[in-house]
Amino acid sequence: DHRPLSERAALNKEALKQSFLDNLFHTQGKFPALASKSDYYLALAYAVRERLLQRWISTAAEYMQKGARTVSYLSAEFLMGPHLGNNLINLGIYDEAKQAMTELGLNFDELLAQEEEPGLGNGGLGRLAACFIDSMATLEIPSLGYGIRYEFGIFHQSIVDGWQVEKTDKWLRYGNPWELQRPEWAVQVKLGGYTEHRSEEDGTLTVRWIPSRLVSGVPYDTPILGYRNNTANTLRLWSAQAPESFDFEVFNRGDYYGAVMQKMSSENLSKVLYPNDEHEGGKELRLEQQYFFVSCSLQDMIRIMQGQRLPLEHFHEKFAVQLNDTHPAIAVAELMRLLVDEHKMPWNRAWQVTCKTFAYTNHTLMPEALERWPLPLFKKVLPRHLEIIFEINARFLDEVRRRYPGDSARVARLSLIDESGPRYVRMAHLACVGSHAINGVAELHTELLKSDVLRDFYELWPNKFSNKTNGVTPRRWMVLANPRLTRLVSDSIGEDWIKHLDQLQKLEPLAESADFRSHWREIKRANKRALAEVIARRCNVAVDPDSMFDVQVKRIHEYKRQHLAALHIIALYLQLKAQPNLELAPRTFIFGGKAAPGYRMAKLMIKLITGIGDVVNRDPMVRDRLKVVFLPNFSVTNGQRIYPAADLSEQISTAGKEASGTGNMKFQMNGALTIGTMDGANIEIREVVGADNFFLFGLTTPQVYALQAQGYRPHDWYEQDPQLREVIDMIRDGYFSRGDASLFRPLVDSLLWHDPYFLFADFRSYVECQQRVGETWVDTERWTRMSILNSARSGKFSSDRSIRDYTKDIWHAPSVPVELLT
Ligand code: 26Q
Repeated sequence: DHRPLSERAALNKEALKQSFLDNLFHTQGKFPALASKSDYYLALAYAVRERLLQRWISTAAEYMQKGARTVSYLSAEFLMGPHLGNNLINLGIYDEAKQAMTELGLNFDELLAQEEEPGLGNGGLGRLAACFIDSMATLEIPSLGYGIRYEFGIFHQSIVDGWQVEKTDKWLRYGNPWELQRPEWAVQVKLGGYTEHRSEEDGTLTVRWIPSRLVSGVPYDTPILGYRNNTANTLRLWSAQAPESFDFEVFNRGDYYGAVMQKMSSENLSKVLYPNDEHEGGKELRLEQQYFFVSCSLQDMIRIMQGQRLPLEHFHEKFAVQLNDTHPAIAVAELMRLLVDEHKMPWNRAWQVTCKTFAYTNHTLMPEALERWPLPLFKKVLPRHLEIIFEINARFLDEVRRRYPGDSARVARLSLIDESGPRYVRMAHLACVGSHAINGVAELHTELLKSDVLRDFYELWPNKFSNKTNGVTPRRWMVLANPRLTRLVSDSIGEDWIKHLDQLQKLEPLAESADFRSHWREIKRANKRALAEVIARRCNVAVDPDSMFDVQVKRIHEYKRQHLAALHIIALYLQLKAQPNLELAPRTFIFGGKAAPGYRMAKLMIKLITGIGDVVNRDPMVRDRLKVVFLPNFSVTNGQRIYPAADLSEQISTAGKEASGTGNMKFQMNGALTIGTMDGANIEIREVVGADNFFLFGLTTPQVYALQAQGYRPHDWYEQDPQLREVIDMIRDGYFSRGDASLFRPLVDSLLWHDPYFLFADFRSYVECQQRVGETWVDTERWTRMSILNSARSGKFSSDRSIRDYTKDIWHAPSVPVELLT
């Protein structure tokens, strides 16, 4: 094809049609009579890809020529969601593409639905990484997302007999049109083995790491478009492959099968995402995964520097490397190893470079979720890194002893090695010591880090700490997910809000217009009808789009308290049973979320919710005033249908437990009101929308701590609240388990005797708050006003704002606008 780029990749409808048909024939090898929906999807995807390659190449050329400072975002997870719709939006050709497909007699929405979303993440942390690379591209910040190309992403969830059943996610089955393999940039990663220390003839000390295994890392690049600019940054995910060069025969003399098996096992490294959003100890493969992608990424950055003839002393000037939690924290030791062992940089120089390179984001306050690796396991996988960590620790603890003479308790608390029992490497400590910046993800979270989890580090280095409240991208979570609202908003205040979300403020006066409110309601109603159709298909339950859609979607966790919502539903149900003619505005409770496959209590929480649905949805006495559905397989794709259809957003975690939450922001943007605790970013949401426009309940963090300290006895709360007693007894006696009084025993007993997340202490407050929600809902005009104001005041929670905060305070990476090559 000898046409110039501008012609071949033209952004008009006719050119799109032409390249769609070309791709159907030349790429898919099909003609229309034989083509499947998936063929059509792929043909369109390739047509779009041709249109973003020009931007991708232009961006790479621009960055290379400018020698641009680059942000490397290291994350074990990128929960991207489907690319096609998003790329069409960012290219500004969504409507053209839709028109083109329609004119070819195809159903555009059905084509979009063919894409298997890359679910390479568990939840909030992985989705945050996806929103952040979107915002960096939109803000024209040179950036690379580095991660793992898992062959199996987060499992698919189905619900069978009310229980979660997991199916593997073979997302690459039909190929992935959005990635480009780059075998020429493959790198080698060592694992296992032992080290040798030698004094050379010239008097220097050298360390050799003799590994027991080698794995080759092959990068797969996906372009990440900015919104209607010329920037296409890169998401670079590493896939593990058996190396060609490693001489296995030396180790497996004559053992052909043994050698082949070893080759196969090295490819296991990037096989599957751990579906656990909490650290689980002792998983060797997980540590190997982390090291694998970190080593590949740092080697890649070094290659880039060498390509630009930059000396490694300037590493921290070329790259700002952000650690998304401690999962990539081994990078601190790995960069030291690369600089000192492989590039012969003196230790002190290398340490300065390292500390200026890294910054660390913490995402959890729960002590049991902090990553630590048993020392023997660590030594087995990464013998050289353990030595390096010991050396870092020795120097660090010397500094601590100088600062706090005689305070050996503090030294033990700060040490990179936990020696209180069996020894562990503390990854958060490694990240803190090796970074020049440490941040939490919401104001409360950062304050609690400083006063609690990382208190000793805060006392040592207060200036390293700052807050960076999370945000979400309005491109995916409004423009793509909620086209109806997008149209109304853009017709009212123009399109600037899409890049400058603060401008949604201009909607505030419109909250007083009856006409605007009525449009606003029509849109919500249309979104609810669409979701009701999905619910009918997936759950086989008819729900009324005129009922209040009360939604809780997020990973299933005891601290997120989906079971508190369940207790409230049972309380309402009992009320209806007691007063059959009670005036109760109809409500549809919608739940969604995955439970870690090994988390038994979380799976039981799902069973409880579905059990309640089975009883309530069928009870004629309820007369459709309550419906309870569990929408299976909550994902980015499903989220895009759910957030725009929600009236009420449930953000009910125990105060002090949810680092930030980001679903709360997606709901707010789309006009849902929040019922929530003083936890995570809820506090900041309430601050911007005003107390009158937020349904607050529950204990505050200091109150939770106080109750904990004075000795919390949930059974006393149970005895003192007749309604709570009735609710709990009903579960215990098998009312929601077909008479089986043993099924929910573990859940009920845990609540009665431990209740580590204070459900009973917050129950009364929650029920009363829900009562206020119900009273507000029936005043339709008031509710609509509040809904508009929630959306209008959501500007702070754009990930563009988060990224501006990171660049201003931590990365200092200037924008580099891209000129399109033709
Ligand atoms: C670690 C080690 C071994 C195996 C798995 C893991 C692992 C994987 C994923 C640990 C944690 C996660 C994910 C954590 C997460 O999603 N945290 C959420 O991050 C969001 C973005 O900052 C916050 O909004 C949420 O509050 C927080 O829970």
